[in-house]
Amino acid sequence: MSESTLRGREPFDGALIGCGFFARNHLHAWRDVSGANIVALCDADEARLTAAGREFGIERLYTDAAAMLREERLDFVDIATTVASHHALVELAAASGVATICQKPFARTLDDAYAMVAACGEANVPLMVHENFRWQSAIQAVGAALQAGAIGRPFWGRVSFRSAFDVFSGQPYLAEGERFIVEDLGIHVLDIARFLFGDATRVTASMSRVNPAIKGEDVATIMLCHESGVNSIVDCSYATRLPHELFPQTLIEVDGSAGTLRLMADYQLQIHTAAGTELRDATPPALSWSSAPWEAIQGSVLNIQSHWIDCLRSGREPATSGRDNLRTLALVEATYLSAREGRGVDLRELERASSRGDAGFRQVAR
Ligand code: NAD
Ligand code: 89V
Repeated sequence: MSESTLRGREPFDGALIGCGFFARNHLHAWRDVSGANIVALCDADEARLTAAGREFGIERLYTDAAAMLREERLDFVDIATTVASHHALVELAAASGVATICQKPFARTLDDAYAMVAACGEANVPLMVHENFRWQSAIQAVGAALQAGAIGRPFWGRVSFRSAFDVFSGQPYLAEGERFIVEDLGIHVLDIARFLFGDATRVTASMSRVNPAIKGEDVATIMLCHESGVNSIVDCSYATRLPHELFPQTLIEVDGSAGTLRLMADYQLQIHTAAGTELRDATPPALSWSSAPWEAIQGSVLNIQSHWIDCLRSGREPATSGRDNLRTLALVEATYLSAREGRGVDLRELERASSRGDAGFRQVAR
């Protein structure tokens, strides 16, 4: 349904596709978002589908997304499947004229992502990527402090995620892909760097695999030059054993012309200027359905889904729209290219390499 047709239809009827590991967080959060009503579920795996239907009291269940989109009158669809199915499902939703949310990673390739953004654009349906880390309350607090000029003009930053948490027990597919930490987790950390410092023009990266039991890389160090003049380091590791395991915390350091900001362990936000040092507590608010250690992520799921309903209500483009996410995906691609070829990558190089060409990229992304 197009943006203008959606306005005034509240509560918005939605359906969720993919009832796996992470979808439970979406479903819990939808219960807490006023203005949203999940009326149907879909999963190709019947056992998962019926278990989710039973747990969340949803009776209209489908094993085929096309059948669901044909039979239900939906305002939006929330796609929480893994990346391999995203392209086909987003295009199916666009062809059905249904506003679409798609989990990260949005697409396997930039070309797929352009096609998905273009399909929703041509169908005039809103599209948001569930790129939720930037929506964590502590990350939002950092963004708000920088916006308010708390440390003057930022000139350097570090966004860091280091852990040895066993993600593979909940998400076994993460051990099997050629790509791991940058595609799965680094994508959030790169998106946070964009959120805080703006778009980047150049990427230099290196990566390695420490854990011999997985296929892809589990350590990456990335340097970004941002259009704003900020230089930032994005680093992530699933091979870092710390005395105090911090999963899923992202630590942030920013140096500015008038002071420094540090998002430290356990969500302690320190702002230091000539006027003194202030410590703010940015712990995520407790939710009735939170489960340790996922509280910050679960809070961000609620925040991004509330944002989606605000956007449907007002006709605004989501902050993490499909178009916006093209820039985050370009950073992921640039990171792999830089690490593979041992050189810095100018983001314009990727735009030119797209089969849509430079002009095609700009048309879709801007
Ligand atoms: P999962 O494998 O546990 O669940 C995916 C489900 O989708 C499965 O039940 C599968 O049967 C179903 N499915 C796949 N293709 C389908 C199709 N075409 N039609 C209907 N059903 C289909 O995966 P998961 O761990 O829940 O991850 C799902 C997505 O969520 C991934 O993209 C992952 O990266 C993302 N994720 C995000 C976060 C976060 O914090 N943002 C955390 C975990 C996972
Ligand atoms: O965001 C994700 O997709 C997750 C996790 C936060 C565990 O890395 O895989």
